[in-house]
Amino acid sequence: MPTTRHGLPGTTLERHIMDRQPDAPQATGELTRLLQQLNLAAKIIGSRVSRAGLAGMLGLTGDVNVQGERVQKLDEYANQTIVRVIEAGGYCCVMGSEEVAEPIPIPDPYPKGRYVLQFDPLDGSGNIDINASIGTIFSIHRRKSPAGEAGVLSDLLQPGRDIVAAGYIVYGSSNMFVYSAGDGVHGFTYDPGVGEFFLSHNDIRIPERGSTYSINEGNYHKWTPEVRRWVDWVKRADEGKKAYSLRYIGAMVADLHRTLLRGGIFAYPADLKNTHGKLRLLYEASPMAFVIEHAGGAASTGTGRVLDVEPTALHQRTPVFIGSKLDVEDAVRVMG
Ligand code: P6P
Repeated sequence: MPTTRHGLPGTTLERHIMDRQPDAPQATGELTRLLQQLNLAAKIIGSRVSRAGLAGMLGLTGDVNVQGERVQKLDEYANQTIVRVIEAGGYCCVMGSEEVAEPIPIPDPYPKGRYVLQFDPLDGSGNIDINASIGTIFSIHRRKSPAGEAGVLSDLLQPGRDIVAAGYIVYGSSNMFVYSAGDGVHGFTYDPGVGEFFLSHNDIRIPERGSTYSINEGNYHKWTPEVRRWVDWVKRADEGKKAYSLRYIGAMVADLHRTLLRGGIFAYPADLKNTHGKLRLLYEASPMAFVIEHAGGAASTGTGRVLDVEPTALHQRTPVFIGSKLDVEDAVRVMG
């Protein structure tokens, strides 16, 4: 039976969100309700992901998204699910999605709320057809533009250090919803028999050091000499350091979920093809960095803190080195 943060059986995600310490005395409960809507969206997407093969949702739509990537049917379904659930709630003034080139407005007659949501609806979608883990990533900021009006691009272009809440859903051997609203990182496992996420990992802390590194070694020939120096170092045993093992699923959410629970480091550096890195800042790197930092880990671009990058474009990319504090520090030091 799932336990609760107070040891009582069965804290649901819904209950946990409502029990959160209000972010401020004047808290309106809007963030709580926005998180509850993400809970609903996660259940809907999870249900379809688990039946993708049966529900005719595998394969491609033939379309290409703003990233120039072929769009998988489940990507589109996940994107539409989040947009439809959130826009009607009235807690957001604008949204940003990996699947949509421009900011997504909240249509009339829906009210324009005080928050901004950005998301990768289905990260790692290349894994869909082979039944490997995939995930959804979300990031919530407060709006900066005047209340009540339609949100604008500048509401989306905010640094990760100003994130109010962020998290991910990993669709794997079980589905988990992991989030932080600044008061620890908490994980919930979905019980399909009940139709709820139950608290299973209360106050997750990432180990200070791990024993795995997670990177696409197939890019070795495209990396800078500095990145190669670190990868060559991390896999060697010397100076009293153990040799690290390589673990790579090819979906950031899955690779970072393992890293969060077991420790280690995940990296997607810049290379000759992806000169600014492959992963997107606003709805992949920043929210995952927020979660990892709130669990006691670190997240670097290689030259600075991911959460301090000042965004200039909705789909901009960044190199990432994210994971256990000491492993990230080692990577930055060895790369020099
Ligand atoms: P590569 C998935 O397509 C993704 O955006 C991330 O989830 C993942 O970490 C990365 O790309 C994998 O990229 O080049 O190793 O296939």
